[in-house]
Amino acid sequence: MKIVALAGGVGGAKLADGLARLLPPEDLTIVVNTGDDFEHLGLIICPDLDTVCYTLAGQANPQTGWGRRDETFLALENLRHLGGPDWFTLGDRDLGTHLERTRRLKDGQPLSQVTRGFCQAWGVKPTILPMSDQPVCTIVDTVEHGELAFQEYFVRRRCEPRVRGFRFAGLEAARPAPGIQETIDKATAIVICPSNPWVSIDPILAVLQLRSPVHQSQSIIAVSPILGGRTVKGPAAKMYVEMGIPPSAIAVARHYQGLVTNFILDRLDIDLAGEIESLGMRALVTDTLMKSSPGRLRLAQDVLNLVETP
Ligand code: FO1
Repeated sequence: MKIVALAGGVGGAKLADGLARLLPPEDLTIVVNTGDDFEHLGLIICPDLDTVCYTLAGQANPQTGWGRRDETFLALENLRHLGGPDWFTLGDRDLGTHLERTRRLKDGQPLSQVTRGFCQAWGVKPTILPMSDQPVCTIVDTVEHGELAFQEYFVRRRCEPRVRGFRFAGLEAARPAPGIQETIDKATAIVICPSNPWVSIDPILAVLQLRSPVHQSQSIIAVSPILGGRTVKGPAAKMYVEMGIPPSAIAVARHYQGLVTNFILDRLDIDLAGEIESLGMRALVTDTLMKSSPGRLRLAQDVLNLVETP
């Protein structure tokens, strides 16, 4: 059973981790959003790639989900003292990742090759791929400030500006990273992890030009990041409200209508299952909260059971 998971930040990384614990490494490929990537302090930073890799390596900060565990912030403290920009929290160990990635990229290594090398060093066995080796930057169009680069919106302004739309700069020149197309074609199922549909999953779908299952028997399974009208973490529900759409698992199902064959929603939203099935996808109601490692395994097992008995 070959699985391709599409993942963004923390929520996506957790389900990817559950799948990685249940599947042989050669049966799992994780395609990660790079729309959040940006240059900061002269370093090229790839937050979602690092969140997925650190999570699968058991190195992710358990409180935040991003950055590393057992971190120190001495470099940032000194930078702050010097009056440098300290709005994006970078730990000392994490800085090593950004320094080495920037060095390799400037040396001409494609991002997919850098990621492969880092995964080997970190002992991450499944294949982790950036959605593209070409840069794609998610731009958030806001009411108050017009267009903002993603991290400017997400971290510096704490997702407070009201969104009006999104665009992915660089999309025209961006191709799926090497190996993705073949892996998608051979996949038994594609899993859309519970990441933000607007800014984590849409960039990946846009680069992959994934509009429908590649072949009849292929399942495309989405897990709703919205439970009871809210997200566990992040601005997806707020974005739906600002885009004029009531935030719910239905809104997410509609977001993926025509693409997904199965939709997994939380027990909180059991009364929405019928309406979701009327959108032309099979609904599975389960506990989608991944508060702990057993939670990740349980949801990942639900996904794989769905793949085995579509
Ligand atoms: N998210 C924050 O809310 N505040 C931060 O200071 C922050 C720093 C940071 C450093 C490295 C990294 O890999 C991720 C970091 N994130 C931070 C998360 C980042 O903004 C991601 O883009 C989000 O997780 C959305 O995917």
